[in-house]
Amino acid sequence: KRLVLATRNAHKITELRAILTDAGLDVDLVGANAYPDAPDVKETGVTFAENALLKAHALAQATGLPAVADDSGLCVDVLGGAPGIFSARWAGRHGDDRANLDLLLAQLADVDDPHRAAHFACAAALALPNGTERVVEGRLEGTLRHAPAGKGGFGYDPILQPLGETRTCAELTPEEKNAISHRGKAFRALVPVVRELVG
Ligand code: ITT
Repeated sequence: KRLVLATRNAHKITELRAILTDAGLDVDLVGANAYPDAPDVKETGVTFAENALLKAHALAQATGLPAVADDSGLCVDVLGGAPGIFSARWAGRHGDDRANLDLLLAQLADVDDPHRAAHFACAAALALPNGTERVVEGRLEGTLRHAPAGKGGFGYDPILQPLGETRTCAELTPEEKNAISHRGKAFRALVPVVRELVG
């Protein structure tokens, strides 16, 4: 059974392999990098779900294989949900995690918000070459630190402290993060759907 994974983010690939394997899904998960001819998808959707579906459909069409995609980001309450779907390029350059995080902390520095509530969101989409599609979502609620802590994970992990935790996501082990994360929740919910539609 082969599933293509419509992401070029190496951190997502690592997390998804572990999440799907731990959930007992026996699939040959191939990253989009293995298909250099696949089109670069413009993320023109206005929601995580729309963008995840765009990415999954594009790769399913390009490869003729069932494709899964992740669209995710950090939503900050006091910023009305930003960076949201713009999380990967908040500071301008796509995937510059450190610049994105520094800009966000700078923007929050002058904001009067003692709670600093935020959540990670993830939409997990499955698309088949025949056009069948499914999408599910997961969230991780938390608060934002004033300074980064921890070396694990990626993106905004060093500043998001999950509710009930004393550590940031970047201070959790990969197993601990996957057990509670937005991505873990979304893709564990997608597993029975993959079983039903892909076999
Ligand atoms: P693909 O589109 O190729 O999958 P991408 O990195 O561009 O890769 P997104 O558009 O979904 O993916 O943007 C996700 C961004 O949201 C990512 O760059 C991080 O800044 C942030 N993010 C998502 N999940 C995260 C997590 O688990 N921990 C920390 N930051 C996360």
